[in-house]
Amino acid sequence: MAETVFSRIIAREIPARIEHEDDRCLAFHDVAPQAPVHVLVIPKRPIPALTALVDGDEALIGHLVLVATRIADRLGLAGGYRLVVNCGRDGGQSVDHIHVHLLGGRALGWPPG
Ligand code: DGP
Repeated sequence: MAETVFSRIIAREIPARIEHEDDRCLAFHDVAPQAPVHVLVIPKRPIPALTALVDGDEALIGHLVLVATRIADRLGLAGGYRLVVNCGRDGGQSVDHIHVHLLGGRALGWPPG
């Protein structure tokens, strides 16, 4: 699989403002925030997209979501927030390494563009 900018962030070759790290995932602030809080939670394993998930990945995906909720609590998003996973070009995915966007800190519109 081609290396992405996120693999380079995991390897600390590119700096990022890190919120959380454990053996399975890394969470860091988005370089181009779309809301006052915009954090990306990524698996350390470089899965390119939702379409590449296989049986056995359930716990990993659940872990990413749980970590995102804990960061939301820590960052004070008591009024609510949104988790987004873009998939493929039509889904707005630009980095081919699965990531959960945590967006909050303002009222978010619906439907998304
Ligand atoms: P998506 O469009 O769903 O693939 O989101 C990719 C996000 O990654 C986008 O919101 C911008 C963010 N991003 C891209 N390059 C970097 C980087 O070098 N550092 C950080 N912190 N975020 C990045």
